[in-house]
This record gives sequence, structure tokens and C-alpha cells, in this order.
Amino acid sequence: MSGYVMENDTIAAISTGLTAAGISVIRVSGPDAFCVAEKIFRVKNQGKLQKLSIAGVDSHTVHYGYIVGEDETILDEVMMLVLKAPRTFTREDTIEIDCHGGIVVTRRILRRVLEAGARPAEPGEFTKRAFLNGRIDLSQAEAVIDVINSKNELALKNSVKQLNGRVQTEIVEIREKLLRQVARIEAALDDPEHMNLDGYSDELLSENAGHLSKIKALLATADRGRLLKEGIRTVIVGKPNAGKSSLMNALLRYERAIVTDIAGTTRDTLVEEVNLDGITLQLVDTAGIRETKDTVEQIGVDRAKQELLQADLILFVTDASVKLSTEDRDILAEILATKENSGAKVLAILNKCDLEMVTTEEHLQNAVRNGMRNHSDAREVLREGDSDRVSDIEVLSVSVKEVAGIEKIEEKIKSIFFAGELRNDDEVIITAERHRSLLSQAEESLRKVQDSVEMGMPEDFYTIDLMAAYVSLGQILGEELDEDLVDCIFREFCMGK
Ligand SMILES: Nc1nc2c(ncn2[C@@H]2O[C@H](COP(=O)(O)OP(=O)(O)OP(=O)(O)O)[C@@H](O)[C@H]2O)c(=O)[nH]1
Ligand SMILES: [Mg+2]
Repeated sequence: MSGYVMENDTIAAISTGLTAAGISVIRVSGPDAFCVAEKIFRVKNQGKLQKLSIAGVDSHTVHYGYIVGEDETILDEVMMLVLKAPRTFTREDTIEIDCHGGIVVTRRILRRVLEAGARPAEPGEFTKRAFLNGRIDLSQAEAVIDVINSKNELALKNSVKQLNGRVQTEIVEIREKLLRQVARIEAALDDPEHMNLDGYSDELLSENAGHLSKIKALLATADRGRLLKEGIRTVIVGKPNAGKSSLMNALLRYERAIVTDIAGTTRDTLVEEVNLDGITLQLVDTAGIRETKDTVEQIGVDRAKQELLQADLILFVTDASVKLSTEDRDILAEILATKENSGAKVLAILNKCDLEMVTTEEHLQNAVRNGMRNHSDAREVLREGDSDRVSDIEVLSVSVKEVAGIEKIEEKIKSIFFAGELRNDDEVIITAERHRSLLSQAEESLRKVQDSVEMGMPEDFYTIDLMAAYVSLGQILGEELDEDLVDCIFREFCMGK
């Protein structure tokens, strides 16, 4: 791929995890990979150790033998894979050594590989080379990194899908069409006698509308993509003693957080991950929010409020056995403000329903409604739809103590974030933040084109924004301007000139 500096040294790394596994794999890639192999690998021939001449063996073959030290002592019995460029992941000469696991042995062999002329690979460097050498595009490279980092099965499935180049296919298609439009406009402007642009604006408008809706669809998946990859940040808040830590433990299915009947038990935020049918939740337990003179507790309260800002989901826990208090209302106000700013989802949990209920579901629902109204009043904004958004916050009655209603909460979370959409295997989901921002840029540029067309601006006006969209989309694939494609398409329109 043009425009990138090739790296020309030989890299090596242990590709498998450093645990006491049955087999560990050491991968070596680069121009000296075979030279390294010849220095350290021996086959047995009639009882004697001999060098293996890599030039004399076929690519994609496995060789049984030994790794030896500088003094020819045997370090381990191994299988070595010989993979010759360019039919390799990195498109460079590659060897893979399958050794007998064991952290000490594996490290020793890696050290030997390094002594023989390789250098340690940076994290992700094999993938980077695959990209630099044109084996995969950037969105695929990122997908590989996603595979490695996948936190759960769904994220993994999604990353693999991107590996198939699905995002790439869609984007390549749009780009080519954009370029054709540009070429056509430029050709017509150059040669008005032979090409005219009558009726062209309508055609452009409708084609662009198609691009815009495709880009929008990709963008719509971005949020969900992030949640799949990083997990749903679920922040549990409420006044002291409401049962937040108890809820955290119930969702985790073990006693992680300290629970006592003393208000103000939790002082610091506590984060734990839990897997909900393939969806990762990052559960955050926080200190009960109240006015306090205790310095340590105050820090905890501040942290709880900070946590709200990071939340994808807020679980607002209240205590059914006592009256709703000013504290509850203040916390609610804070939650509503956060919800408006960040778009976080909120569930109101009415806990301790096993006790005599002083606060009912209806009370809590009313408090939410009032909170909503006060919130709007305070900002002197009463917009249509505000009343709808009240019902956004659902109230769930539970008893954490009697483990009643926990599943209800879990089901609700699943339906809020992935209502029925998770199972759609054909869907392409954008996970990388970089993709998301480039897609938005392309969207923005195409909107400008639509505006210019509608305002009846001259045609050469469009080309700037069409090109801008083309470049943004290209950056997703790791390329900006594909000169060949540009030439080829321009030639098509400007033939004979
Ligand atoms: N009866 C009853 N008691 C509960 C229930 N859930 C929690 N509790 C009790 O309520 C008390 C407070 O629970 P915690 O989970 O520590 O409450 P918290 O909200 O984390 O409190 P702070 O950390 O102080 O803010 C404990 O004695 C719990 O056993 C419930 O559903 N029913
Ligand atoms: Mg607590």
C-alpha cells in the first residue's frame, strides 16, 4: 500500500498466553525469520543434530526437531512451521515454533530467537504489518485487535464479522459512487459541449439520500457496538441504606460488597463485571448520597455523583419500607439532569418490598413524574415529548433480601439495550470509535451536498463536499485517495479528450 513506510526488521513474540498451557507458540516474522530458524533449529538425522536449510523446504510445512542454545545444547523438542512470503498473515517470511509450554521454557526459546537476530514485537505489531503490507485493510486490522480484546462472545462474533470485510464492502461501494459523481461533474464542467448536467441535481439528490441512509444505519450501530465491546456501565445510586450494595451482590451472585444496616457503609465506588447472557455489565456500587460532615464519606458521595456522568445505565435504588425523602428527590433530580445530558437510561428500583410498604410503586412513579416536571420548570423548557420521557423511567419492585425480582431487572436491562436486535446475524456493527467519527464526518459532508443542491448552488460547489466524504470514508479503510481508481474513473468519463 502506498504512502506507508515499510518496516524491515524481524519481529518475534510469544503468541499464546503465558500460562501453564500444553503448547506455546512463538511467532517470528520478517526478512530474517528463516535465518533465525536456521541458527536455532535442528533436525535429527541418523542420531545427529543437523541444520535445516529453509531454502530447501516448501512453504506451509511442519518440521519436527529441536531448539538448541548457542552451544548446541537442546532447549526443547518442538514443531516448527515454515511459512514463506507472501502467503502469510504478515506477508513476510514467518516461522512459528510450537514448543512444550511452560513459562520458563517458552521464555528461554524467545530469548534464543532474539539472540539470533529478531527483536521483540510491539503489541499488535504482526497485525500492523499485515495492514502495512496490504494483507488486510485498517478496519480489518482493527477487527483483529477487537477479536483479541473481545470481552464477551457477542463482541467476538461482531469483530469476526468485521474481519470478513463487511464494513469495507459497504464503504467501498459508496466511495466508488461518490467518485463517479465527482468525475461526471468535472467532466461536464470541462467539456460542456459534450456533457450537460440537465436533470443531474435530482439524480444526485436521490443517490446521496441513499448513501446518507446507509451511513446513518452504520452509525446507529455505533453506540450498541461500543456497549458490546466495552460493556454497559451500570451505576447503582440511591440514599444510604437503600440496599445498593445488596443489589450489586445479588446481580454478581456473590457477596462482593460489604452490606450492613448502618447507613453510610459504602464509602468508595466499587466496580465489578458481570456477564448477562453474553452482554457485559460493568456494575458500579457507590456510596449512599446524602449531606454529610464526614470527610471520607463526602469524598464517596462526590465520587458517586461523578460516576453518574459515566453511566450508560443508572439503577436508582429506593427503600419501600420508609417514606420517600428529600434525599431521594435530590438524587432523582441529579439523575434526571444526567439523563438529559448524557442520554443514560434509568431504572427506578423499589427495594425491600418484603417489608411493610410505606412507599409504593405509584408513589415512586409520581416522584419521578414530579422530578421530571420540576426539572423542566427549572430550565424553563417545556417541550413536547417531556411527558413521554417520564414513562422512560420504569419502576421495578424487588426484594433483594428475598432474591425476588432480580431476574426482572436483568430482563429489563437486556430489553432496554438490545431489544430483539442481538440475534440478527447479518447486521454489521461499528465498534471502533475511529470508524464512528469518520462516518459522522462523511455524513456531515453529504448533508452539505444536499443543502447545496437544494439551494441551487453551482455544480462545482458539490464536488468539494463529495470529495470530503470520499476521503473520510477512505480513512476508515486506511487509505485516502486511491490514485488508480481516480485515474480509471476519470478516464472513463473523459475518454477521447
Ligand atoms: N428487608 C430487607 N432488607 C434489605 C433488603 N435489601 C437490603 N436490605 C438491608 O438493608 C441494609 C442496607 O443494605 P446495603 O446493601 O448495605 O445498603 P446500601 O444502599 O449499600 O447502603 P450504603 O452503602 O450505606 O449507602 C442491610 O441491613 C440489608 O440487609 C431487602 O430487600 N429487604
Ligand atoms: Mg453500600
